[in-house]
Amino acid sequence: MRYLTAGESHGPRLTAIIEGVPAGLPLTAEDINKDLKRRQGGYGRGGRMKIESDQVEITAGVRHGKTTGAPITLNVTNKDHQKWLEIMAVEDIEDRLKTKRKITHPRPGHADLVGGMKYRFDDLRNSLERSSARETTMRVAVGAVAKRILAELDIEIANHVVVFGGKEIDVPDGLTVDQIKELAQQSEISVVNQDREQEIKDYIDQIKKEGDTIGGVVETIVGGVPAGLGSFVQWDTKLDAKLAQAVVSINAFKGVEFGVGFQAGYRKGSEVMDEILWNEEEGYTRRTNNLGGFEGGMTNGQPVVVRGVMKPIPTLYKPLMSVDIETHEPYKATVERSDPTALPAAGVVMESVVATVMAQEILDKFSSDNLEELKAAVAAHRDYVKHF
Ligand code: EPS
Repeated sequence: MRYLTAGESHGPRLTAIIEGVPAGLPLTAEDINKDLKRRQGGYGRGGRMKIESDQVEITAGVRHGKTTGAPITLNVTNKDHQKWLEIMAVEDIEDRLKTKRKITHPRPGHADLVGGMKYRFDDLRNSLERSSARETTMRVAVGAVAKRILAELDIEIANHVVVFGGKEIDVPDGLTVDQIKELAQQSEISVVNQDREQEIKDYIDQIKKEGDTIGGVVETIVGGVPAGLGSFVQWDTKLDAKLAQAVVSINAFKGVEFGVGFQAGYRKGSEVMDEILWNEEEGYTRRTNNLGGFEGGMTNGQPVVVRGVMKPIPTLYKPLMSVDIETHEPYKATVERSDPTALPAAGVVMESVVATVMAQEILDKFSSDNLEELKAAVAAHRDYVKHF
């Protein structure tokens, strides 16, 4: 399964084309819309989310409620585009109109400046428009399709925030993927510990007043994963490496870890490896899951536990110093509309890209022209590894 996204933040619409989805998968616009809505929510979202109510239009690859195996095209209209008709016009326009909302003061931490250097733009809006986190709308749409595939295979996925603007959330032990999903989805800030809710919301309010932004750490967990996805044979066949790329590719994400992650550098081997157990009902299990479900770049049948760190959004109401690219004089960076935090939304994006990579790997490994064929192949593999 492969996909591409296209679209600018204030252009007419965002688009994705996905190829390689098995035929026979039940798929409705509502399956996608509910995740698009989740991405737009969360405490700390800014003004743009009040304008948009993202809804997908499926224009190819689905007939009478089921996928056909043909490429699937997904479209989301940017309502805000109506106010940007000239600024974002595809056709050439009069020179005097071109300078409206022209950006020459790049924001530190955003793609504005380097994008301009690379593509030789005199208006940095050309960098801003495509590098905006608005693009993650389509990654969530694609992820929603991937999650439909995973759900058919009894693979569950959840995300929750574990550090919010430097504040660590203590997570109760022993929560199932389902429980994490339920608790996090009840919370406006995607935390499983409700005791912290108010304190963090107050902190977000304070940050907003200061014109500043905060990031944090999000954890995604995938349960019901068959052992043996990914491979140790080549650097680019390792599934944890593919997930790492997908997570760091999310706007503003700067790092990734699996299981105990960077803590492994502080522990002895006996405190890191997960001892192997076997029982008739489940087959192979582990005493712990410190390695986050991966050994040798392959899933080991334990839940996949991946964490990503998001830097604070670089678009600040309290702008930082920058340089005008026409005069090279010092200037305050351009103030564009922003969100004090988009961390709960970023968790939905992370869940979506993780689901997409997991589904891609499954479709690569098993015969998957049709959903029933895929289900039978996965069931046979699960049975085999259980009795290995
Ligand atoms: C976003 C859309 C953007 C911002 C935000 C997230 O819309 P606009 O630029 O029209 O306000 O709200 O993106 C950024 C702050 C950024 O730096 O990319 C979205 O759809 O998630």
